[in-house]
Amino acid sequence: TSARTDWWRQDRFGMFIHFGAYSQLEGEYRRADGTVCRDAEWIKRNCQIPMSEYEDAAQDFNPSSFDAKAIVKAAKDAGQRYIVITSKHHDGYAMWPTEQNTWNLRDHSSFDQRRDILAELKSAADAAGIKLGFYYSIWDWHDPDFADPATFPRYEKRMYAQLKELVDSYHPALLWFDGEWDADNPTNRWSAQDGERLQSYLHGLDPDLITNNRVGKRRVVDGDYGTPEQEIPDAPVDGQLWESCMTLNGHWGFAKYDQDWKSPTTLTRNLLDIASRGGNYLLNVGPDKLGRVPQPSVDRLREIGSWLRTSGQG
Ligand code: FUL
Repeated sequence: TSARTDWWRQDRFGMFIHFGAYSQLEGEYRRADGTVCRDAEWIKRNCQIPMSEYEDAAQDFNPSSFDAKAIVKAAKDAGQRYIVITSKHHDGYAMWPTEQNTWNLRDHSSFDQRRDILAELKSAADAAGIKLGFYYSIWDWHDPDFADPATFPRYEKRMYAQLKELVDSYHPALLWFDGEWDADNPTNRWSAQDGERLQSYLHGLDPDLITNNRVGKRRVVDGDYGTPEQEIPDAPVDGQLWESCMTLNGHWGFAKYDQDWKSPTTLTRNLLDIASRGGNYLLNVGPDKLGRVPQPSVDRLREIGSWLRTSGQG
């Protein structure tokens, strides 16, 4: 542990946001034969949507109701002190105007081209004293150079360039990597060394940048902290920082059919349980296709916050 992670350890509770081109589908894909396949941020892959159809859906994506101030306020009211939003999930779609390709919210959507939701979130977070970080998937289903070992170096170069854009333009406090397991390739080309190399590159850009352990094969020596998912570990490894990330219902991305919300009691208990074991809690919201955080999520966040305040922990 180092001074770099001091704020993060003290902050304890953060908001995760899964928002991307998949949100446009609202969790449902109707096939030509009329059957419906359901999933959320994995819908492209798990429902085998042809790329051209997925691209067409993204063309209609218009999150005109995305309200960075309202999101930051919801986080703040819940007692959350940092936010981590998907800048690029496995589908490869960038939520900022990247210069590396046109598969992004400015160049491939119906959204107001003058807007930049990551910039909006950054300024709202700064104004509220909330730290902002970005989730970034190393795995990329869209970039044609990703899947072939011969062309992978070209992909990697663009990935480095995208990460530099993110760091230089938005000064994130942390980067939350994912998808390093590289399920497409049995030779498993993303190695722990690749993770170390990427991490030292990033620290060259910003020595204060925190990264999670998914930057390189989930070893905490590569990232600053461990990332148990949908679970609370009973015996965390001594001295290693960790953060449990969890959904509010059963999905990370917006899924209109999923109304299986965790109760405020469960959520508050999770927070206390995690904090008492020395971990952080990163609790997810999945905005809908217009960019609105679902009301049941907002309600639950508010309840956690009011519990924290009345019990003197907030
Ligand atoms: C997983 C991803 O595959 C999920 O879609 C989600 O982003 C979760 C936090 O991490 O590994």
